[in-house]
Amino acid sequence: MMRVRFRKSLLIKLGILTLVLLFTIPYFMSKLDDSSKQDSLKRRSWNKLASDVKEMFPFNDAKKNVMPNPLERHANDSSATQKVYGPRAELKKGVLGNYEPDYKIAHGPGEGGQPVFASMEEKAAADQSVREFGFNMVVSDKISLDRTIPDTRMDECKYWNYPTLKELPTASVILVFHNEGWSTLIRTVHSVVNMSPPELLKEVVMVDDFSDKAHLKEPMEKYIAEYNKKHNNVVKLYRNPERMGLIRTRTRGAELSTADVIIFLDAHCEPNRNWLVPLLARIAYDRTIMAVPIVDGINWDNFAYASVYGAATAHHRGIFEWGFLYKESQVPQKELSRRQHNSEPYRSPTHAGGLFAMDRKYFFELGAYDEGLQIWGGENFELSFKIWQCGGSVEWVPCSHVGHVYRNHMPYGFGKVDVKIPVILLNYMRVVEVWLDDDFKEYFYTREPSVRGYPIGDLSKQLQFKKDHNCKSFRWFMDNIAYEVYDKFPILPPNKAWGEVKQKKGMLCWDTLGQSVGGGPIGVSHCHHYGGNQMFRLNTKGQIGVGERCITAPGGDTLHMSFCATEPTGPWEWDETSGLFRNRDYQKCVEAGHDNKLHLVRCEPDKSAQMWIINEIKTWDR
Ligand SMILES: [Mn+2]
Repeated sequence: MMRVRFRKSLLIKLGILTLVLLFTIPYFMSKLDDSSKQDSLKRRSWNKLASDVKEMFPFNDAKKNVMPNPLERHANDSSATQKVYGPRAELKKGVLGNYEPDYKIAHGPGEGGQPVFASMEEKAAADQSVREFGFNMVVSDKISLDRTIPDTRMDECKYWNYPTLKELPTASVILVFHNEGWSTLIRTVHSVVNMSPPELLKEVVMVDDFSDKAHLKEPMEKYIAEYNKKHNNVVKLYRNPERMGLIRTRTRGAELSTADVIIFLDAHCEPNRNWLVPLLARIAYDRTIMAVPIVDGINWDNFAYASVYGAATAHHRGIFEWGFLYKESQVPQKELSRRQHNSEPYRSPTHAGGLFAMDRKYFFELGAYDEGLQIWGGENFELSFKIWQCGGSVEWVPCSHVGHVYRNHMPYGFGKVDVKIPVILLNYMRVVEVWLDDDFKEYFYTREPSVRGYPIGDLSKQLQFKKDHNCKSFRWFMDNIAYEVYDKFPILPPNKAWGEVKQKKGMLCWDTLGQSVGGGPIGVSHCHHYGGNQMFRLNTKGQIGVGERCITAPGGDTLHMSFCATEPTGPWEWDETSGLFRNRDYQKCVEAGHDNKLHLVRCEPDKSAQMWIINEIKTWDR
């Protein structure tokens, strides 16, 4: 009986379900049809924003010193959490993409991305320019400002068909610069304009962070004025009234921009063919996506253009180690398998910082960059963590390639900074204190123990934002997005001791002597109490760390800098009472030799040359 009744009720339930489905399927279908309408709605709101922002006359923005506070301006806008999906791109094999340009490699120096060399007579001037700009400007000056470069994309990229011009948002490309060389900067402007559909590139916004080089003053204004005559006034130049640093200048550039999407590029870039549309298409599809192009390398000395990842099909993405040095590694299979085609965008935990596209309004809904971040560094993590944890996503777009000149060295100072620890660590601390959960914060302070407790200023705005937007935990981010970090940079055991390793009865301290991995032995020198090369960490699992590197004794004699083993363990033991620093693998102890190098020798507990103390150092707290 029971069984029959059950079956009867099940049949009734099935019947009702069928009816419900029959009535709702057309509703779902109309929803799908609606996506284009929703997109046009979205465009309207973009346009509205653009007209809200005052256009300013380029070259003459001295009165525009005070930036509106983005957090206040958009405080009541909660649309960041509302997802509206727009049109999608489609791969049609054999059908050339609707934005594929007709592109032919020209002949001449540097064309096709070929290297160019300075002559013997030019050598002195070339060397001087490298010291001044970090690039060989003598070589750069020989290359056309409109030079052609090789196609470094996957072959498949040619066959993507993207939404129509009307369906795509417009772009402001923002170039922030400080004392940049002439031809590398101007070639960036030319390349952006040459490689972008004019209907989509609304403007190139140049923001000068208080340069003092003569070629960036009147000559550049004249050049841009002439260039603008032929290019529909596409270039706008703004100047900071004082040095603001890269991060704040970027936010200012975003404020001054008027298009739907902002795209930041370094001021020494050469976008590749059809670089723009694949980025805009992702943002048209979902405005909470940060779209990141694949960066190709341009050599600082000969300006050869080449992929930095080898095969275009081998995808990489941005991660980090626990000292928050930016790292890249191969995209895990789990992420690759989420997609149908290997040329499709893939999700990335973070990005390098210099090159990315975002919906302009969304950038400000997120509060732009934390205003407490100074000069440079860590802003890529702040934006990435904020995006991921508060409902957006970061994607790398394999069909968008942009060449970037990697500098030989950083030739510029930072200007005035009132910070007693490296600025970049202050920035990391602000990011860590806002976006990491307590247990993850601890891994950062294990890796950078000397900054713990440094006053980093007010974080209440950031913490309030996180609360108001119901942002997810860092553990959620780690488990779901940045999961390979657990394998590549396993969680660090606590430090047993850290600081300078000093002779118990002497004035010498362990010192890396500036050695790098593969270099000579490390040794001792006079204790300077400033950390740096004299800052060591011994963790509870026997590993000695210096920055992101480790100390090993590969031959059982001298001590050397080496790459840290993935597992944060090692053979080192330090006995606080005797002062002996023992290596378990060789059963030997560390002693400073007459050569002032550190050696492993037979342990002699009474020998003062083997007695070490470890003093914590906080350079800012004395
Ligand atoms: Mn750069």
